[in-house]
Amino acid sequence: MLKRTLRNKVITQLLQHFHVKLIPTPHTNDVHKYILLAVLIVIGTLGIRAYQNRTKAGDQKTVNTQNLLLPDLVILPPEKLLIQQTNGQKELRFSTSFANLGKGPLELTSKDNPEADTTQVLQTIYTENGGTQQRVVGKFIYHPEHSHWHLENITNFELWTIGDDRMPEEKLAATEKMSFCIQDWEQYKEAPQDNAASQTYVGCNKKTQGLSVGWIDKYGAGVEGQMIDITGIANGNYIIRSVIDPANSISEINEDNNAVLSYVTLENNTVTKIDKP
Ligand SMILES: [Ca+2]
Ligand SMILES: [Ca+2]
Ligand SMILES: [Zn+2]
Repeated sequence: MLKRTLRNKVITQLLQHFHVKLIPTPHTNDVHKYILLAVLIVIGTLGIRAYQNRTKAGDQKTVNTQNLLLPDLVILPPEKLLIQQTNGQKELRFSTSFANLGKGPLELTSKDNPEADTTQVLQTIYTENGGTQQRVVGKFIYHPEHSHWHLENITNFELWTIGDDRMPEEKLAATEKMSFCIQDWEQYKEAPQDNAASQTYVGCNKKTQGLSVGWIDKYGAGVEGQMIDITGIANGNYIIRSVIDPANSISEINEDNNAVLSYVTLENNTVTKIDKP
């Protein structure tokens, strides 16, 4: 009897919990009906929620896997190599070029904040059905030496010794994380012509920068910052390893083609490109 009273108490609380209106002094059979009803309501509600959640997850998956018109950045070997002595420092200077060989532009936008000298940058990715997605990729920094805005940490250059396998062995020197104003500087002649875009991104403001498909962005060897400090490095053969998007913050079709090796001979104040020795 005690057991039954306890059970009825639990049932009463259950029914109150699920907002089932309780009839005063219910008969045991009625209570069973209410329990059944409450259980069915709970099962039904949970089932519908589970189905709705599953549908949401399915939709999300569809969005993530739909055809994205991603860029593909590739860096070209450094050109215009020269050595320059500045205030006792020995600089290996070079020009930098990188191209977009992807299906869509590299488009970078930031939220305008006139007060700040850094601002968050979003990559806008176009989709085949005309939509867009945005991802945070880094910051625009105001670069006083160039008097314009740069995307931070977009290229990196390293000087390596050459190992027995002709591959980089020991890193001797490197640039700082290099920042860049990204724009359609010139058309990349070796790019496939069928998907080359017209010049779209011009200028170094912080609202929109970018690189269209089939276009190159370039900094000359004389531009401030375009150098590796090679002070104290002996004459000999070395590898320059150039990397685009070293932190892989930009989404691309191919993330595995972002480094290129160039072989050079350093001899006193001259630098010469050589074939892989
Ligand atoms: Ca790439
Ligand atoms: Ca990347
Ligand atoms: Zn610049």
